[in-house]
Amino acid sequence: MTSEDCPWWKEAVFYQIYPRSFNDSDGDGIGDINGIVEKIDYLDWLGVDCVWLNPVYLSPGKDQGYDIADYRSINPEYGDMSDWENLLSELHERDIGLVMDLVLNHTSTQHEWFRKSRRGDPEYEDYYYWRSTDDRSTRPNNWESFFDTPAWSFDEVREAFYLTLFSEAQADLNWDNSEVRSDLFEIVNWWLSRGIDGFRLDVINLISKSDGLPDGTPGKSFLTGGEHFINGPEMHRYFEELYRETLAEHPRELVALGECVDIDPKLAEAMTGTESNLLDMVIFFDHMLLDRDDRWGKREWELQELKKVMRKWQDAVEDGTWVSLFLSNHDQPRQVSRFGNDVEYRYESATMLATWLHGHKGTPFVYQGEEIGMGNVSFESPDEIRDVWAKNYWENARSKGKEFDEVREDLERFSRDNARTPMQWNDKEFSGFSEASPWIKIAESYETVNVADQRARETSILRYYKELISLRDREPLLVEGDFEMLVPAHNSIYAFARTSEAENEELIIACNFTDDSVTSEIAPRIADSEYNVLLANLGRDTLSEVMQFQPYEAVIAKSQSHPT
Ligand code: ISL
Repeated sequence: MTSEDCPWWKEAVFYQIYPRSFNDSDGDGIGDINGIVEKIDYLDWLGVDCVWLNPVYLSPGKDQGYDIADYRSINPEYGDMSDWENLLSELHERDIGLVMDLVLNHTSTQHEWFRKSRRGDPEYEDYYYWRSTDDRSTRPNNWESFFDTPAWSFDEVREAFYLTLFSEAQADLNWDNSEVRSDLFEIVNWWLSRGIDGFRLDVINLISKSDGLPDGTPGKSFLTGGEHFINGPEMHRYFEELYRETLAEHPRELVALGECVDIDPKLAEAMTGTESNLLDMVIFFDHMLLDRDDRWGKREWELQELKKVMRKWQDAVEDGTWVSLFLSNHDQPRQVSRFGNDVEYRYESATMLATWLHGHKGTPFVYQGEEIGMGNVSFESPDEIRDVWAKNYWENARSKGKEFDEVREDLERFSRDNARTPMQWNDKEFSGFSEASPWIKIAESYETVNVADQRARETSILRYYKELISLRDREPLLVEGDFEMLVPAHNSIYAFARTSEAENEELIIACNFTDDSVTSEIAPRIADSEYNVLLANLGRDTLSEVMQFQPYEAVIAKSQSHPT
């Protein structure tokens, strides 16, 4: 389906698989690679073009695979290398790509490099950031980790602190050491030589730290010290080197997708070509912060703010960068619970959010379970928490004398575990995910929200996703059309056009983000033009100058003559 000038990954719809929770083929309650293979026909049926697979490498699992102990082997819980090779060839047989998730900022403290480094092996002693202080209660600086702890952990073997921007089981690699870089480049090339279609590069904009690791100014970044470890001084140089030593030489067209915390469009443009060539598209997070206050707190937000954020990023795409479009991933609460209404309007709001997302310019990502409208879960007790960050949050609260009930609401709203409950394949025991009790609780909704049920119906969230995904294949405006915001001041309706002056045509995408019936004039130009409805979640078949929207109604329509 690739047209001449458009790279495949711009036309594609990606599907993200969190292997631990997708499908368990061997009955141990943990998803695995053969489990994914069993579901490839499902992915094919759904029509997705490429899979982003969360880490499957050998790992002690302190951060569910983002703590890699050996980049070149597969976690035995998930299978082995021949299972992985089979997965790749089964995907490719159906013309579905595979993007591996690579964590180059840090390794597990179980990694051989760290084990040698902590013993002071001269070859490896500088592979990580080690610092000593006069006494172990004084940390080398005031940096904070992403998981609500100080960014330094003390190692008893080396009797020194090591930098750890995530959990203490994840040690930051010292990219200023050229040996570290060349070892990492070898790993990248090793995976490329196995025939994958690209990488999702985890927290790739953290790889360079300010010289001397100075104290941060509290409040300057969302984490103390962030100004010294996010978008650091040598970042572009390292990006460029990584690109030159790996992807640049590759004969096939691969994709490099960069997870970038705290970036703006200018930086994205720099990362995708004006300063360094490593990245093809960026994952930005501005829209994921609208409803959060200080990480775990709830913030009231308005549709205007979402419009502002998206307009900013759509402009950046017009200016030449490219973005991943997502509302869910393995780190985020479920979108239908967060931005929709999973009680009264699950179908309506899940399909509206999908329409909204896929309508923008960029590459849409579907996170497993999103396509059936899976929602957040409830946590009855601390024993149900699996995620290291959520555990830290609860432990910090407990050490201040709080009861679980006092933090339960925050956890239920924002915990990453919400995204990690098992895929709901059917209404049988363990939701068709496994024959055994799974490693994490199953969401209560599985009896009514599952793939088998929605596939059997004519109208369902799943059926709608399939339509939406196939529309992208037929409708080049979804890929290439310019973005234009409509009714910018409206507080309930988010509407926009995707236009092509050359072809004299446009799409209009209009979405009601609320539980209410709402009236809106979408655009005066509708009056003078013929629009065909291409997709609508609530059966609408025409557009009119003034439209009455039902709760969470969404529509995509196309005009044959581009209005002026
Ligand atoms: O989860 C987050 C916000 O909801 C982020 O702060 C997240 O920690 C950050 O985006 C980095 O995420 C990535 O790297 C982490 C890993 O835990 C995440 O799962 C991964 O997506 C460390 O490798």
